[in-house]
Amino acid sequence: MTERTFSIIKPDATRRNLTGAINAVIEGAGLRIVGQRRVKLTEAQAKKFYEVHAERPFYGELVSQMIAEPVVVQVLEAEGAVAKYREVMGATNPNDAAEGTIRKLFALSIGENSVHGSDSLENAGIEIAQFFTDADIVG
Ligand code: IDP
Repeated sequence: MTERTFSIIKPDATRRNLTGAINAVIEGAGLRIVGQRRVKLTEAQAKKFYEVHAERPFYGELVSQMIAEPVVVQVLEAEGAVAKYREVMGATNPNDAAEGTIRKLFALSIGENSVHGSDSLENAGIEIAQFFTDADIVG
């Protein structure tokens, strides 16, 4: 089934000018970038986006990292896009990420791990709606 998932190219990657390199991996894996926008997240946006982690010890650090530099928010489309992008991203901790994945190639640490990708189709819909209107997504 053709699906859409939500992606963020995080500040550690935009800071190092890696947007194009990451997009090349995304497109090389057969995911189509059907929506894309560069944005500086506000603290309120970052807190809301990661509110499921609010009780975790790294929450404060995660929020400050997410607002430190601009991010690139994206909508990616493919057959099984949610699972496919999780595979392309690699494990949360780059030390555990498979060869060729975005996090293995580019991540600096478990926190500064270059990309976000939705973990379910339901969350993909919720996250896409936080940043895109239907008119901003062109398949
Ligand atoms: P995911 O991004 O692979 O889905 P999650 O467990 O949902 O991983 O965590 C969200 C984000 O929180 C991670 O991508 C990473 O930036 C950060 N994070 C997760 N675990 C840690 C940690 O132990 N220390 C610091 N940051 C973490």
